[in-house]
Amino acid sequence: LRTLTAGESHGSALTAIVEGIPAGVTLDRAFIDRELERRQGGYGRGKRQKLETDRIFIDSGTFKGVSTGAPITLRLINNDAKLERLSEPAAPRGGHVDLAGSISYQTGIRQVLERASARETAVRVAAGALARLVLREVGITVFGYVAELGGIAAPPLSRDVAVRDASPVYTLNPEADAAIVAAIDAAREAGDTLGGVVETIVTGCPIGLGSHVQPDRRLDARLACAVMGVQAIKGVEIGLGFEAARRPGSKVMDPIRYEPEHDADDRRYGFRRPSNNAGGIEGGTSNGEPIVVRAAKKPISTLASRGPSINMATKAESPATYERSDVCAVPAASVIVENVVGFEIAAALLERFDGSSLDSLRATMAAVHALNREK
Ligand code: EPS
Repeated sequence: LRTLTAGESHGSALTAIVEGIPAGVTLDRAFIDRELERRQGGYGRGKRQKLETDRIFIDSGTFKGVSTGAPITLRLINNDAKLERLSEPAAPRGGHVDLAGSISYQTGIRQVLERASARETAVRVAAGALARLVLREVGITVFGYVAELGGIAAPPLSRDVAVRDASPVYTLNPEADAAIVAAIDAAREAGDTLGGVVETIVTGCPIGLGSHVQPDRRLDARLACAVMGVQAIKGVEIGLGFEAARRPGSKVMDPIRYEPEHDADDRRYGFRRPSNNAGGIEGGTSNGEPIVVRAAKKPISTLASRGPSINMATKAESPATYERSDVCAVPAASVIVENVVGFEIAAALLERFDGSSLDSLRATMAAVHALNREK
């Protein structure tokens, strides 16, 4: 499974070509559109989201609403397409690629920021949601939420999708929401922005996604690469993450138990881990426990209060150029990371098992499952 995206923030459209989706998957556009809608939401977003209503167009790889195995083209139209009318920013914004990118590519800042913009994540969410249609068919679920925002912790009080979807900031902790919303309001007032921590949990993964045999096949390495590839993500943790470095081994290693009474169809074959500090991955290989990925998103670098910079023409000190921006896109980041993780899990699944068709995927999963049960 692979994908490439194309498109500028204010260009005519964003496109992704996704190759490797098995034949026979019902292309549930409503599921993809729902993820796009969630990505556009969350308290703290700016005016642009009111202009855009992201709806997916599927231009190839489908016949009567079902995937054919051919590359699938996903397209999102930008309602705010105005690229040719936009001017060159006078002063680059610190924290963005404005300065380094325009030097590196020997272009203006505009050309660089248009592609670097997190608007691109819209079509990446669509590609991830498409890949999750495959996961859904084989009982793997991916769930993302906001764990912390602006330094305010929101430890989950449940794992209830309805609780997250009722939260203005996509947390699982209604008690924390009011303080978070107030912090976003205060940041807006001050011309500032806020970051946060998002978590994604994958359940139902079979044992054996990824591998210990090469560094680039390790599932944790792949997930970290995919998540770090999301705009403004500055850190990725699997399971305990950095906390593991502070504990003795006895407080990190997850015990192994065998509980034969467990259902023979269980994807863990009766092997049980009473804790999940490893976050579902040991030695780069999924171990059947929930996969837990956390990501730190920095605050948006575009500040209404305009940070210190220089005028590129005169080199004189000048506040950074400000156009409109979001105060906080952490809820959106929870949706983006959720779908990027979903894409990578689907990729690992389709490498482990034959994914030419959905039937073939199911059959090879069942065959390996039968072998594993002999263990
Ligand atoms: C973004 C800046 C804002 C955001 C945009 C990402 O866009 P604009 O400069 O047009 O107001 O709204 O995000 C989206 C459009 C989106 O769909 O997420 C940036 O600089 O990254």
